[in-house]
Amino acid sequence: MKILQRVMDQVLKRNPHEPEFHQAVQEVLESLEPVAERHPEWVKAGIFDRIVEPERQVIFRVPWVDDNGNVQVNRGYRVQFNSAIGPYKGGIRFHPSVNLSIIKFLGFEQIFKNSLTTLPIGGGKGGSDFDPKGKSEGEVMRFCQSFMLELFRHIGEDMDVPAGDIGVGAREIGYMYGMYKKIRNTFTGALTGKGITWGGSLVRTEATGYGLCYFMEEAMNSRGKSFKGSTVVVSGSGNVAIYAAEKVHQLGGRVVAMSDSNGCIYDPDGINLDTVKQMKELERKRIREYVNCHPRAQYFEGPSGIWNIKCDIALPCATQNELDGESAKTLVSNGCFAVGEGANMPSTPEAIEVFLKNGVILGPAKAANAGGVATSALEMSQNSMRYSWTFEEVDAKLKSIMKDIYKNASQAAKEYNCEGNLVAGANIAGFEKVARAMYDQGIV
Ligand code: NDP
Ligand code: 2IT
Repeated sequence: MKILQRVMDQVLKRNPHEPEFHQAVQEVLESLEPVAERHPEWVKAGIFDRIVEPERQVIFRVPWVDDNGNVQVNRGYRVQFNSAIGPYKGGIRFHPSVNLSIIKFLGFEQIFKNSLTTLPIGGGKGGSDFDPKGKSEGEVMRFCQSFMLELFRHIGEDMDVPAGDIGVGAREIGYMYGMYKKIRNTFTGALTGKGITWGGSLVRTEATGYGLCYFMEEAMNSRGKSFKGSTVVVSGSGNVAIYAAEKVHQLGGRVVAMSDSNGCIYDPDGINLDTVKQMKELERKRIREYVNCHPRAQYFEGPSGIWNIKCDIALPCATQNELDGESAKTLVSNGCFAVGEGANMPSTPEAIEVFLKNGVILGPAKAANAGGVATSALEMSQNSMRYSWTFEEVDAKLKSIMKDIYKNASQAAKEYNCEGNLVAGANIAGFEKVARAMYDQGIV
């Protein structure tokens, strides 16, 4: 990097001890170097310096009382990264590993992802180091209510619209929305991922996983491949993983392995998704219990073992940096020809290098998992209209958005002489729209 190294150096200096944030920024700035060369006016207007600095970051105390009457204190975050093209938009993550670095990397990525959807949404992210695992219903509800008792000041349907992410699904959105509505005394679409009977959109539950498959099908078709007849591994067994696996099956592929943070299951007959949904969505069980219902399946301790299972296509759908350089080499030597990132930043920089060098079709997270937030934006549209579309209508819009994202990312890669590199293409295409908006709006 020649022009943008200065920006990277400033990021490192100003944000010490934030490795995930550094990683996300480094990848984007590397892709944008040729854009900076072509657009000196954007360099002069400080677009690159401004885009790496969040517009606003809120950190707050979240006190609550557990079932034993003890006071617990967690930390809450909302990073409002960029509002050049629309209200801040992005999920909320509840996981014990959450810290400012993780929320900032997610918020930064969200700017470009949201731009790629072609819909008018800015970038933001939030969360807490609260761990929902092992908590009672009452504890989860009281935590969500306390979290919203502070967050409500910073969000609104035209200001910032949070949604789910790791550890935040329909249940948590329900408790947060209930408290938001009570405090504001208004019924507005200030959160997405709402229940269908109270302003939610059909397909939002399935959207990230389905969208990932629509994107990958498009990318693979352009190289004469498809899901049909292929063997697939999907890491994770949460919202994104389950609906990615469901769409793989609908498209004629066979998912043979899934995982959680403890380990992975291999089922040579193809993973039975009714079992996984029952275990994960309703009973909140560990994935190892799958083998109790399916005796031909095997369980392996440790989540990274999933990358040793022979497959044609890998869909990492769990968490950041879950797939490293060594795992990438194993996948390639086992004949894996496509990787679609359902999770945010699941591949380490070393893994990305291995995939690109070996001609693996790599669908980068910003593009490939944008179907979730795109459908959130469709939920916002429906809320504004006080109207709702059918499942088929939303699904058709999702499919066409994912096709357009592929087209725009691959076109941008071609324009910048890196044809086939969707990592660079997605970064460039996502950035250009935001950069134009920031340029037009002056130094703010
Ligand atoms: P869920 O909470 O529904 O599921 C997360 C899954 O990932 C679980 O199986 C979980 O296992 C596993 N996991 C979490 N942390 C780790 C870890 N450190 N190591 C191994 N496995 C882990 O979350 P989602 O499915 O919603 O999110 C998954 C990924 O997709 C995240 O990267 C998220 O940012 C991204 N994403 C989500 C979108 C959405 O709409 N929900 C949209 C776009 C991207 P366990 O139960 O053991 O913790
Ligand atoms: O990472 C993501 O894009 C999400 N967690 C979904 C965000 C949203 O606002 O729907």
